Amino acid sequence: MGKNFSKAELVLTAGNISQLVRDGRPQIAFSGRSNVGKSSLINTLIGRKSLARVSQSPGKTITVNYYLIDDSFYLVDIPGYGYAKRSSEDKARWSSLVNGYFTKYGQNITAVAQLIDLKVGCTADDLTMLDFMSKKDLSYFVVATKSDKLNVTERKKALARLAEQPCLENSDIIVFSALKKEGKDEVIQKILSLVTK
Ligand SMILES: Nc1nc2c(ncn2[C@@H]2O[C@H](COP(=O)(O)OP(=O)(O)OP(=O)(O)O)[C@@H](O)[C@H]2O)c(=O)[nH]1
Ligand SMILES: [Mg+2]
Repeated sequence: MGKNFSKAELVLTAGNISQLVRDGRPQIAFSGRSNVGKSSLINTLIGRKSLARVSQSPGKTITVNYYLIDDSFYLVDIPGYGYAKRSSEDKARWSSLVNGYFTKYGQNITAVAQLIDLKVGCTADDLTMLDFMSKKDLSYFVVATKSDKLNVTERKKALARLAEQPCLENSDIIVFSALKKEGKDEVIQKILSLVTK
């Protein structure tokens, strides 16, 4: 079944746990380091330049943003981790909101798109997140972002390094570039296969 990704609406910007959506519609969560390209990926999928705000100052907004697609499922932009310059209050707010999303209301998540910067590779925080999802039995797939930053040789090496991670051995990895639109159709197909099950 096809879904119209360009019929997208930002329906809620949740700043605290009580606002988190649990209306039974499938949710695909976008997780990853601050600056990894979550909002850019969402904009690419829905074919809009800037419905999802792309950070000039990464890590600034600590909200969970729900994009309703074709009235049927959500793409959920989760605030990124690993942003060193956050104040301790902001870190506590981030942690409470993100933990609430993945733990307290985790049963609302259909799957997580885990973004990893292809050039940077898997960071310690990425590994923590992957481990957390495995333990919670959250289903996830990996999107390797900003592929346009690497040449052919670098790309091969970077993908080999990712595949070496024990936690990624059995994962699909979709190579993606918001700049070149590489991987857009693959991500869309993956999401459709998850939300129309
Ligand atoms: N070269 C290149 N740059 C990209 C790509 N995707 C995102 N960027 C840039 O990376 C920066 C961060 O992108 P965002 O989409 O805001 O990243 P984010 O993960 O949403 O960041 P936070 O909201 O802070 O967690 C921006 O300057 C983007 O223009 C890409 O595919 N290629
Ligand atoms: Mg963002």
